[in-house]
Amino acid sequence: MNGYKNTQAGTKAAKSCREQRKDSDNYPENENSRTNLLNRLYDEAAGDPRIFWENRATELLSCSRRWDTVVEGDFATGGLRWFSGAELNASVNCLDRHLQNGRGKKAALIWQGENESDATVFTYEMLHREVCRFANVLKKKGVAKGDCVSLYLPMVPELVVAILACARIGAIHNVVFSGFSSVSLQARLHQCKSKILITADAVNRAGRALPLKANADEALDDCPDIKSCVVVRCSKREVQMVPDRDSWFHEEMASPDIGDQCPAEEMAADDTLFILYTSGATGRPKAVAHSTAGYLLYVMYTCKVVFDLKEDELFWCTADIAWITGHSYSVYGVLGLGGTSLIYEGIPLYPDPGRYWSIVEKYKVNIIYTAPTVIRALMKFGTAPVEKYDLSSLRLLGSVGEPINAEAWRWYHDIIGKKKLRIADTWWQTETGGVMISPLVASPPEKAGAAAHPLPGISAMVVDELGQQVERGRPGRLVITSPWPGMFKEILRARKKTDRRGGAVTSTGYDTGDGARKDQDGYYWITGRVDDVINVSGHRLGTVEIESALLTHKSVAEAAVVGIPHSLKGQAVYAYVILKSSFEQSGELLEELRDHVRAMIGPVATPDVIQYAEMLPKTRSGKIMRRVLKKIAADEYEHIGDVTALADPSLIVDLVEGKKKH
Ligand code: 6R9
Repeated sequence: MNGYKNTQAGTKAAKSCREQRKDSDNYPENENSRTNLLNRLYDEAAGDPRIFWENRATELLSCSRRWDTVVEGDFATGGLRWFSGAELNASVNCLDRHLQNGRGKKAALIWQGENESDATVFTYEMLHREVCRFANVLKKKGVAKGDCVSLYLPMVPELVVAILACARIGAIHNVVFSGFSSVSLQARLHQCKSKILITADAVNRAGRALPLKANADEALDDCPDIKSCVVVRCSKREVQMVPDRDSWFHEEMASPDIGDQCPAEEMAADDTLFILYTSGATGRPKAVAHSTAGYLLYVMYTCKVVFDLKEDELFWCTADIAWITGHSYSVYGVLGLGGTSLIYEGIPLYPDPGRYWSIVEKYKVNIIYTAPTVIRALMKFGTAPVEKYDLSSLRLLGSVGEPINAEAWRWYHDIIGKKKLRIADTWWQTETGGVMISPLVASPPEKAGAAAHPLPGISAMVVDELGQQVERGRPGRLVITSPWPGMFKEILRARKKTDRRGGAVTSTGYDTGDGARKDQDGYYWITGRVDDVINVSGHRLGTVEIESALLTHKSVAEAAVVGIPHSLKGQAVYAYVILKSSFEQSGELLEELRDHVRAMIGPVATPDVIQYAEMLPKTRSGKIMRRVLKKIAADEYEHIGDVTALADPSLIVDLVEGKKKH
């Protein structure tokens, strides 16, 4: 049992949470007042962007020293910097100021365990105390301002506590998804040079406790820099504790020398709040760093403008906190605004496909923010699991992570939203920090699946390979054309790197790597990645990352990975493999290769199909023609396109034959 699970049982937790919030069963969005507000914001943003963002920062941020400038630099010269001169602390913005504003007894965080009776409500006061205590534990372990702390944890409240504790002492947090393998964890630990890892004994998944500490131990075998490992108790699983390195979270927290108060470090606006690894077009996961003031302002602003989060509302972002969505909308955005955030430990299908809706009913969730892959997985079970529950508390439905197909949109809208609720299909990325493009008022149904319009303060453009704006209705790449406070720190500095990202000339701004089309009515439609990144169930995976994993297997001479359409996952991984001559093609070897990728990266990267090949289509300059491989994998033989650049066009026939065997 973890330290928090026993503090309140499920029903008691639900009841107390309702008592702490005003009952907000019916919170219809008032379209008129909302349209007025949005018009005002758009008008303001059309003026001087500095004044626009300065006004937002004045409204939303608490700084101990005010900024001297709103933004310095631009895309053309680089050197972008937001709110220079300001000093602030993100944990003070998310906690202390709410205590001063009389929200101390208000629910800040509600945790629902996978087990129905495991649940806890943290008021702002309680969360503040836990965060201060853990910040003191980190300090005792020698963590100082600017150090990186890695967190490899499931969806337990300790994760939120640890994140905010890092922010409090100015340590940079690096959350690694608990579904990643020990190899992936180790690679990230090496890159970020953490001296400390916070992990758990196990992850509770569908009634079983899957080992996590054991994975961490494997990773730590070759991480001499990690001097301490703090372990959260989540199950009854036996774990090995390494003397002088490992300790239990609950024991550290209960130590008599750990106090309830911890002064917050004053951070410069531009100091890094956290890093998060994500897949890019290259093989190595890339660390995306976010600043303190710009990021925090942007997630709070978007939480307000996209979701219109109100004082008494309960916001449930279903994403794992290890992804940017969880960072921005389970933690910083909602808590920054003094709202109530719900997090859930388990999966949507356990113990049955009604689980999400039972949680909505139990806690009277007002805003649910989930992913198309979840909706597609639940749709399969029909409406019965939904109809068992009262969903009348819901006011707004959010979607993120991948394009939402029309069928899923319709089901979300009709069955969950009872044809009444707005769907915020939010487009954004780890790099953008928060939502960039979203419908802000109810969209006409014929626009189901359009990400709609850039938010007030955001400017976008669809460009061709040369960076020229394309006509409405034509496809191109999505570029963000003016700086925004939530931008990741790399673009702040090095414009050249942004240029290299997609190879296109981007004198216009930040090239997102996504394809898009702006229709005749000015709605943006996102069509998916145009670079070597694929999106499996909303998880970003680099094709090169998976190829590199395959190449570490003794039998593999060459590998090429592409994404293929998949009805549930959006995209699935399809791999072509050329074996070394001393290895025989066999079904067992295919299984071994799948397991190998799973062990190297994690279950989400496991290829759905691996096809043996004798040769891969390459251009005369030796580049693998993924475009061709993608068409073959998707059975689109007629549309293979121009293969004249191929060194040996005849091998296409062999590949198609090979494909047909699958
Ligand atoms: C927030 C998040 C970013 C990539 C992004 C795009 C895809 C996200 C989307 C969407 C279409 C949406 N994506 N939201 N595509 N419509 N509403 O998911 O960040 O993990 O960095 O992924 O996800 O391809 O470039 P991240």
